[in-house]
Amino acid sequence: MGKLLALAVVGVVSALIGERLFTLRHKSGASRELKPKRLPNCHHIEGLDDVVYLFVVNHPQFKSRVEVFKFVEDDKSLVHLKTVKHELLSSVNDILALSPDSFYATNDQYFRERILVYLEIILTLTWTNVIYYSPNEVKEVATGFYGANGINISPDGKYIYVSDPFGHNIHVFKKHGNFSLTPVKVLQLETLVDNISVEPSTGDLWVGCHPNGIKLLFYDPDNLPGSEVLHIQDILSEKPTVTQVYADDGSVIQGSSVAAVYENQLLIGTVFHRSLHCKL
Ligand SMILES: [Ca+2]
Repeated sequence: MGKLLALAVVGVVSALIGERLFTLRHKSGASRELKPKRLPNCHHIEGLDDVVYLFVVNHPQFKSRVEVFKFVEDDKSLVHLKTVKHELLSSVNDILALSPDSFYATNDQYFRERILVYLEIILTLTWTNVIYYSPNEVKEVATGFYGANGINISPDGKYIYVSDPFGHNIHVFKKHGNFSLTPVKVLQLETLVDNISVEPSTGDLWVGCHPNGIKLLFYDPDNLPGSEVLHIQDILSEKPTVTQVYADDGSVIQGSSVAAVYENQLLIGTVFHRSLHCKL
């Protein structure tokens, strides 16, 4: 009887894991093949810096820290101002600076221990969050993401955008005077959305995406992770316009995580590969 019960338990657990792996395979875009969509004027670039304050996510010994620098125009140098750490800043992926002292941060994992992180991914838990940090107050302002990732703000400062790669979506929140957030809508997409850039003059979103998450997580030089850039217009309207501006199977650029536009120029950055500069 005991063995029968054990067998039944093993059967149920196996079925559950099998179902979760099937779900994970779908969420990570494992079976998606990407048709290249190249732009005629692209070349690789080295890097950029043109900011007054620079907020950097740092992961020393797998912990999360936010390093704040000041850019000194005269000698083009960065002066380190401070290191911010807090127990709620547990697995920081992206930051949205609100002032030199305060910011929103996304946590992309709930657990810190590697084995539990694997479990979190396999079980597709939605326990990650967005944190508001200031010297006087630190609080969770949004949760319910598979892995909260990119974060940005509308030009008028009223709305916050948060990407969730495994959810294949971008969450829109209304920002309030006390920095709390309330959900407005979720824009569903068909790709793993990473960092979000907002075009200041139009409010359009430019998003670096991963067409196939499995190819990114389990890197194989014979089966490269591709790149995808989406341009999203009128995200607050009932029918936002989503345009695939760039797509590549990895032969030109791998693992696109961010895209930004200045005038008619597009910059694409990646998780570990090179950058690409395109004229639109
Ligand atoms: Ca990111």
